[in-house]
Amino acid sequence: MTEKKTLVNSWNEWDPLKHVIVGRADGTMVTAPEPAIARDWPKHGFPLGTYGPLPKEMEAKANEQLDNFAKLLESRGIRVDRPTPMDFSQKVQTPDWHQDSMFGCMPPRDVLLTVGNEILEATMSQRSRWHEYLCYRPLLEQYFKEDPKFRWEAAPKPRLAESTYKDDYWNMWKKKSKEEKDQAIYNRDWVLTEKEPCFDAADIARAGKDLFVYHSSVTNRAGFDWLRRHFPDHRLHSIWFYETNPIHIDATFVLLRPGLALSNPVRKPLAPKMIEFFEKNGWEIVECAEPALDDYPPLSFCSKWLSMNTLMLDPKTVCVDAQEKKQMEQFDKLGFEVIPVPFIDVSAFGGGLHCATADVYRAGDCEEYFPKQVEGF
Ligand code: DAV
Repeated sequence: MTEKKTLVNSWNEWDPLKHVIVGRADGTMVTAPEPAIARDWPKHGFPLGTYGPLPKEMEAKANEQLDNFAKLLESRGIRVDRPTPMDFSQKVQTPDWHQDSMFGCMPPRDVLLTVGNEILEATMSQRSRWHEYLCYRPLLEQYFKEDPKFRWEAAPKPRLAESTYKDDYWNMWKKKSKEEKDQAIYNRDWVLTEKEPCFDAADIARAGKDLFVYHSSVTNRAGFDWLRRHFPDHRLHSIWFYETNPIHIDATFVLLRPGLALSNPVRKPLAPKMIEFFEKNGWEIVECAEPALDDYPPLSFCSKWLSMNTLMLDPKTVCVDAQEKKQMEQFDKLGFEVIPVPFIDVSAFGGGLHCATADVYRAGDCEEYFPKQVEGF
């Protein structure tokens, strides 16, 4: 067996990737209802109030695509580690609540945030995902032994008691008119209260000294504030977009390489001065191509915009879902080497190529890509 030297280091979304975690689909659940979210997919066998494992044949297809993706990365000299799935159908509890199911461990990006030599376990904000970090503990324990400089951090575990969530939020949402929903979007009136810090790691986009944090339905203002205090040497920017179901930055606004970002044509940026900040620093923002699908894939809480959920292997090379022909053409025109990766069968298990991965090592240091400041951003 060859000696594998472990180093944890990754400052952005595009430096040359050398070591990554790729998730697994095993045992992923359509989660049981909880205050943060209630699945309602009657057409696909999971009407409101029901829950259970995704069909085994879907799981096998997803795992095949994940395994092939892992092999592809390895064939390019990238070390790939995999999480350890648990029995996600089990009920879990804390002193404050019990929850009838867990979720899965396909999207490591949601749970683990790598900033330099640190990997931070996110709080998460759904009860079904409270224990998900345990799937990554065998790897984190190993990195801790092997890399003496690795900083292993975990954000304070939220209690996720009733007071973390707005009362009867989803029923109230259903009753809202279009105007009221718009008003909620502009007010960022999402299910979380500000009782305690909550965030998912996938709401953060990294660009060296600057970290962009999506104020979404799973990341609240207190979560942003906690991150700001936790990373005092960085500049943290709170950003938000026009979207009724905001979850995770990586199908909304994607940093591709220094000077180039990919935006979602429907989810317009709403944070004041965000565009000005990018433009003043010489960044070009291009709208992504039309996705291949018209609608959400069955049993998926993600949208068709997974088309832009791409993984950079270095500043010139991008992995794209093989069905996204238009997105691949756009990347080609922008000067990227495009690697098509069959991945559609993974989407129901929690996301696309960016979601399915978490950086351990990218060659490169912390640099400043936004030297010019804009007051109020
Ligand atoms: O916007 O459709 C995709 C990202 C999930 N990690 C969306 C969510």
